[in-house]
Amino acid sequence: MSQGHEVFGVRRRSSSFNTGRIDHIYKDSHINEKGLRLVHGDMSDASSLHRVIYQIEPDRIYNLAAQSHVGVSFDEPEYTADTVALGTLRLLEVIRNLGGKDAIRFYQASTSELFGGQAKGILAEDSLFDPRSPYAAAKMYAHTVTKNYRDAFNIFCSTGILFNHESPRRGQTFVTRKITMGIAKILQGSDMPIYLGNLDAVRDWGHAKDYVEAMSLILESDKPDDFVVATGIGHTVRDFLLLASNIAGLKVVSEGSGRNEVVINKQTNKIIAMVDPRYFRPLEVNQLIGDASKIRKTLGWVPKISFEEMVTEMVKHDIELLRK
Ligand code: F7E
Repeated sequence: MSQGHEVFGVRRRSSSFNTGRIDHIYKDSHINEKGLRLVHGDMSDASSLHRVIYQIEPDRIYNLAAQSHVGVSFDEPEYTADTVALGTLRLLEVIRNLGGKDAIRFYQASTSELFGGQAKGILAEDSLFDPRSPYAAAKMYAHTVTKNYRDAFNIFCSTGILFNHESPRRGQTFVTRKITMGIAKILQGSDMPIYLGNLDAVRDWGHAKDYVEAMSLILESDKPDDFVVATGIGHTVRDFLLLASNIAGLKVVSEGSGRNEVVINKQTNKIIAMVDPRYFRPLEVNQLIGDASKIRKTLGWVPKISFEEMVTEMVKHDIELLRK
């Protein structure tokens, strides 16, 4: 919207309001102002996608829709496959049937989870894919079929293989926001520790604002292509937890190891975080760190917000949110 585009979001039906994270940019359709407009549709309902695209006639489609929680995809594999894999195919089919070739540019949100288990060292566009969850397997289909439609039907479809990207708007079931909200609750007097899974997992966490800029560059590029978007720096879940605690002013130490590891607040001698095996995944991806050389060289993208700045923003936001 800041670039002057008219933006429509597709919302799926829910009996309770769930637009809290976008209410500040959302404009009611009765108000004749520029802003985000929402229309009803669902990735599992081809007819709704067809109608939305025919009515709006978009120039750009960003497919960010998904059941995007890796852990939950083991519990809801079929729904994940339907929305992530077939949902992408449904969108591509509408574009193909429109026959307009360059008329609509399509961005597919691919993911570092594609690299999965074989992931060694720093990962680039040509690194081996080895998806390790129903989510990653569904994203693998979506990634592949997007490239198929580019090659077969000459549609402008690009993919961004994005590594983890975070901000205060992150959902609270993802580990970064779970930690920053947990710390904010402890500062408000909660005795409840933050229960976490694998503290040794290494992720390449960047700021969502930087990554949205990358997505836009990818779609405005001269030709469709695939790009890794990452910072190139990995941190463990433990690193994130300790840094976020420090930023919040807690003096913490980690004690014990494996399932018995706990993080203790030295000021109160209380446990602020501990391991709960319920959050272990049936298959874990131990390390994902990306090499964004291609997008840096071809499109000039570099991340501007550091890991420390991002964690600080998230911690401060959640402390302020609970204070209100
Ligand atoms: O987990 C570990 C967990 O759920 C990160 C999605 O946006 O990024 C995201 O997927 C790591 C994993 O994100 C807990 O096992 C430890 O190793 O925050 P997450 P994710 O699975 O990396 C990729 C790029 C996407 O495409 C996805 O859509 O943290 N971990 N303890 C935990 N994770 C969670 N959620 N909760 C814990 O208690």
